[in-house]
Amino acid sequence: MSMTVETAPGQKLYRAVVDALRREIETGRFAETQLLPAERVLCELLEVSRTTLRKAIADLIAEGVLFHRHGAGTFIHRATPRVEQPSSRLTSFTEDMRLRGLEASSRELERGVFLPTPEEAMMLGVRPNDRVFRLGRLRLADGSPMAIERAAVPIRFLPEQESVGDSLYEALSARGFRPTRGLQRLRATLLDHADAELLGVAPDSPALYIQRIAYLADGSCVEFTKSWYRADAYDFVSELTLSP
Ligand code: 16G
Repeated sequence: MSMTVETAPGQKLYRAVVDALRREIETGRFAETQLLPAERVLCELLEVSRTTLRKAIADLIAEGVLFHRHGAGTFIHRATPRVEQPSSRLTSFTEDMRLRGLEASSRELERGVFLPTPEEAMMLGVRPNDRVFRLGRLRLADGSPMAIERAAVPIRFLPEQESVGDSLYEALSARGFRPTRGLQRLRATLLDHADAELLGVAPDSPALYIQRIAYLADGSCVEFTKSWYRADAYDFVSELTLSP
């Protein structure tokens, strides 16, 4: 395992190291970790001295490609954490992130009460004139965009929508309507321009499109949500058992 450092005519060696490191970062060589390998390891891989490496790293920090965390090392500024998500547990985004020590936050894209679309009416089992509360959000983990979620909830479960704060499930639970069962469908998709921009990735980047229908213990349908999860930030993991 080595990395090639090619100096263009007249180019300083440390600038060639900058280019080599940037190339490796862009091609996802360090994709499994955000921490840059130790100086000693990089010097060996690149066959350069520590002084040259440090100059290159300083430039990449100045460019915002890397950042230094005191006492912890040098990190790649790939802000997005990669999250492994068991696909068999009915948890909320806020809970999922909290369990991982990440801070969940949201940017609201849409909030209001509307007549249901035919699809929402069918999925939620409401009549065409039963209104639904619609909440569209960009969901972030430690400030990094992770997913776009567009939820629809029959308003009888949330008559005071102003009370819905950061967590939809917490608002539902507070009213005694915590979903207890869900059905989820995952599909691969490509992000359109607008959604890619919201998620901070290139247009046509892959995403996991997820539809969730959640039910209360009495069987009534409380939520129909469409989500677009960044494919580079999420692994959905299922436990498989032999059926009896
Ligand atoms: C999860 C659910 C989403 C639900 C949200 C509530 C998936 C694919 N989706 O993100 O359907 O509305 O949690 O989160 O897991 P909140 O309570 O943090 O608002």
